Amino acid sequence: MGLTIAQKLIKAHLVEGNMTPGEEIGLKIDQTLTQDATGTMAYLEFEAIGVDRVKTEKSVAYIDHNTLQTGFENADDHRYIQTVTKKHGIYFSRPGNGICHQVHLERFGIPGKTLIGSDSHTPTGGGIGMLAMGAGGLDVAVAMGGGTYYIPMPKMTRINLHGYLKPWVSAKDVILEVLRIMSVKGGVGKIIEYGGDGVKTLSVPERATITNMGAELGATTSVFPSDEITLAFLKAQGREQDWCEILPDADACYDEVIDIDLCALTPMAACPHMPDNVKTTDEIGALKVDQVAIGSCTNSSYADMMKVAAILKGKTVAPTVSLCIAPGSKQVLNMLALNGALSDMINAGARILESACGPCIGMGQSPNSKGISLRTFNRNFEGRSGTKDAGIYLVSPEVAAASALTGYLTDPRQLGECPKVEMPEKFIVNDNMIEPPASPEEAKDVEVLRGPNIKPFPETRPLPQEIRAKAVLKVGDNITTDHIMPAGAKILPYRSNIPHLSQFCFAVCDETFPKRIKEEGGGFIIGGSNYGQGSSREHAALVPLYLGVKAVITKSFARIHIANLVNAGILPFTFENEADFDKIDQMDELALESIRSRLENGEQIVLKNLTKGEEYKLVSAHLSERQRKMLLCGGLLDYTRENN
Ligand code: MIC
Ligand code: SF4
Repeated sequence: MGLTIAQKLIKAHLVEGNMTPGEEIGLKIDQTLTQDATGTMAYLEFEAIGVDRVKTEKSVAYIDHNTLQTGFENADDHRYIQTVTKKHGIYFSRPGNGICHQVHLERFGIPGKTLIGSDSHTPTGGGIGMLAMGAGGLDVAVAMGGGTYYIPMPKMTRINLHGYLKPWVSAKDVILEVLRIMSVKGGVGKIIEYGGDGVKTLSVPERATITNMGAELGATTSVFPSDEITLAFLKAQGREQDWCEILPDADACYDEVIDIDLCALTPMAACPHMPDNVKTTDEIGALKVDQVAIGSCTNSSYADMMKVAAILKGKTVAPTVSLCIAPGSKQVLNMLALNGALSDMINAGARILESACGPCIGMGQSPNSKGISLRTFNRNFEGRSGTKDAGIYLVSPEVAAASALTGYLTDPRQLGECPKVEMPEKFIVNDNMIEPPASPEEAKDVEVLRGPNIKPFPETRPLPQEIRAKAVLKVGDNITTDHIMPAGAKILPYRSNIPHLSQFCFAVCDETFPKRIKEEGGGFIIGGSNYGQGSSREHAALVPLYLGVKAVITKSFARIHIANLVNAGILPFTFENEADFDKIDQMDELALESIRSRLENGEQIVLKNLTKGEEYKLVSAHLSERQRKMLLCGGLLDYTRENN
């Protein structure tokens, strides 16, 4: 039987397990990336592992998230990352050089290679045929040290794209349509592979917009073939030697096939507060808009920015709208500056931001209260923008720019002829903001600079025989890591300071949670389905660990978050019978008896509800043998220490 693209890439990197869906497989990792908000922790973990020099083919550290330096913390963390990477063989992309996924695609990504990144949008690399996955910082640290990366073998979903996009309809509308069809949990346990005659009509940045936002489906990753369009992109980046062709076999077998007619798509928006709450702009109607934000790793390529500039040229942003634009990389910004497009944006009244994540992660530009903000980003979770009651709509650059001019959500097809933007034959390449690591000899003399904001990790302990604690928090479906551990300008600078972060744990759902769980001396969290969707931040596990969370019991988990919980030594079980979820009330007294021996011997796990006098069967079958052992030791670091 033939293989899909993803199966070919997995087969070529398989070091453990067999490729049966659901079973754990171990992969060799060729490349890693980190960003600064997860990077400080990842490099502290890398140092704790004690390997001198990275063992990957290429590892790159980006500074793009924490660029709002309102105190010493972020700048100190940048210095730490700059020096620790120099010492250990990692490339360093300096602040200002751009958003990790955009720059990695431009300068480092290679078709056919595996990439893991401590950021959930790492699948952007799937746009050039990489097997690119988001992971927790500790998993990235282990991979940098030459360790294997483990995932459950995914099922294969094929999305056939037919025809071509009509004028003013964009790659963003394609992924919004996929989200509408599949939902934010529809991709869990799957790799989404794109094919069909429509693929040839999409440039690499368009493909990357689609694979980027595959993260919002909960998918393990998304991937496009590597074909002559990929070659043209790499050639324009001066990297044609990195190209190879990767296509699925003609008789490749998929678990699921979805067909999308590109010609039938119209401009769309994901409405508050979930990326799968998708409607056409016509269905939503003329919504009054307060803010428009253009950029992020989803939509900040040269082509996206050129379209925006062409729409804005010679016009003025509506007086009621604040428009901000963050081009995705120094390469993009520089090209816009040199060809005059930047001037068109500035003249129209756009507020130009540095090439970084910025408003996407609440680092500035929070909307006014109850404000309506159209964003070309990928997430519109409640509170993520920094304004809890704001309504965030996720849209294409075309819809964003058109609406910035009118002041209302606008179908750009009303604007007449669609500007045509050609992909450049040559991008301007200047890697002067990417610092190579020191040579092994020089590395010995590199001093790693640590600021006072860096605090020790929370302590882990081997699993006890019995756990008795209250259900300190009960939450519903689709809880995101932005709920568990919010980000934003006030909190993000403390990513290497778990005690400080702990004050904000679950602030979006229940501000009293940190105080209550401390008073109880720890507890359980009860959650609905797709618990922990969204970002890869391991802080959403480390902070609960610090606060004394013993186990998280849910209807189902998101992939990266469950791996982070296990790495942190927190038990992640699911209900055998989902209806039992309804039987538990917040603050019920719960017990896991003989939990250590039950987990060790693979016996049925039972949750006792001492308040109600009931018992519920729990599932641990989603945990591999390796993960069970990790949980018995108290997490991945302890497991690694014990097994070395
Ligand atoms: C995000 O988009 O939520 C982030 C911020 O990039 C996160 C990483 C983080 O929390 O640092 C992600 O997507 O993994
Ligand atoms: Fe940065 Fe936003 Fe992309 Fe996350 S989603 S990497 S915050 S631009």
